[in-house]
Amino acid sequence: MAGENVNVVFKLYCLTVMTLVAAAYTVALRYTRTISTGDMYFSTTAVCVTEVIKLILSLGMLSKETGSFTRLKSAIKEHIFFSPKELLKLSVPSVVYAIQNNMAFVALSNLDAAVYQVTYQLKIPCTALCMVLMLNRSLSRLQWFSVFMLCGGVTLVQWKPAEATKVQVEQNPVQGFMAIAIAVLCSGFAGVYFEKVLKSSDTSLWVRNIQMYLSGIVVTLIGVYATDGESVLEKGFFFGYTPWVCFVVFLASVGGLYTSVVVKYTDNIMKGFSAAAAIVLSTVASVLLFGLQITITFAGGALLVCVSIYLYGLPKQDTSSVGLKNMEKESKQKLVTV
Ligand code: NCC
Repeated sequence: MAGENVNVVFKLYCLTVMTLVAAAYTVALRYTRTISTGDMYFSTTAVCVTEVIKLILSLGMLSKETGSFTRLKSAIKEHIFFSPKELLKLSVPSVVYAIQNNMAFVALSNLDAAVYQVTYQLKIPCTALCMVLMLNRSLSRLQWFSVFMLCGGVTLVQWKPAEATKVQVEQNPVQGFMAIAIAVLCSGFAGVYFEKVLKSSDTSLWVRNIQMYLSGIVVTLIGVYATDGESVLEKGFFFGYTPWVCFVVFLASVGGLYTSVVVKYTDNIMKGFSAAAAIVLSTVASVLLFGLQITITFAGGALLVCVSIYLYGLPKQDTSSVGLKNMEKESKQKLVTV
């Protein structure tokens, strides 16, 4: 019982950190791409460095999990050097995440952070669709309704007037929205694919992460070469890296690892619901602690988020046409037996 409680607290902690980091990441990334002065860094290198840091941190976590250097060595041998098939399997989400992570930079170079956050919420129904198609999960009509209600609720909760600060670079909103559309599809697919691989065996989360980040490094390096190859050779890999850029890379690394832990202990749809709840709760906490003023859109959005969470959690009643046909069949069979 005590263990279960610790688990719930731990899950809540991971969800809250993940959500807060994601919010800080979006704002900091936008700042480094549009407002911060100085030489512009190569976003492709930032995505690549993030994969390297996540790999190092996951190796650290695996060594903690295995408990001794000898066991760590044999785990690496078994799961990395002698498992080319598994590495190949994990290279699928790593390619898709590499595209998604690069798209975040394109989108936030061209769109206001609030507009980005709001539009990005389309990932919630997209993820639900991927879970139905790829994991054979079924959602009742009410649950689908609550998924869209959540999407609307988070949109309202995060609704803010466009930023007043003058940006220093030219922006192309069409390009920004296209980047978000690609990121939404990638987020849904890669998240569910990773969850499927993770939960279909007993292999440790940290092993799965290491397998994914290894190919992630290769893929993102190809991205650096293909997009900024010549300029990187001329100016250097870390050209334009300021403390702010390092902060963005740090947040991306920590956020990625927390995301993986959240997916392990819950699932991708729960991740969406809980992240929404964390946004609402952290704003309410800011109201209580710092006297932040709540807007009408926030209040409406928060209400939608709460109702959608309640509706999603209601016991499933199969009202789909398949369900009704099954019920009809069952009652006919009963009649025949009688
Ligand atoms: O879009 P989202 O996540 O699903 O993206 C998942 C991010 O986590 C990394 N990841 C995933 C699985 C895994 N085993 N290891 C990982 O490192 C992926 O590389 C990808 O970056 C969300 O649900 O809204 C969330 O959003 C991101 C981020 O805000 C958006 O992608 C916008 O760019 C958050 N990432 C960060 O804050 C850094 C994530 O925590 C939550």
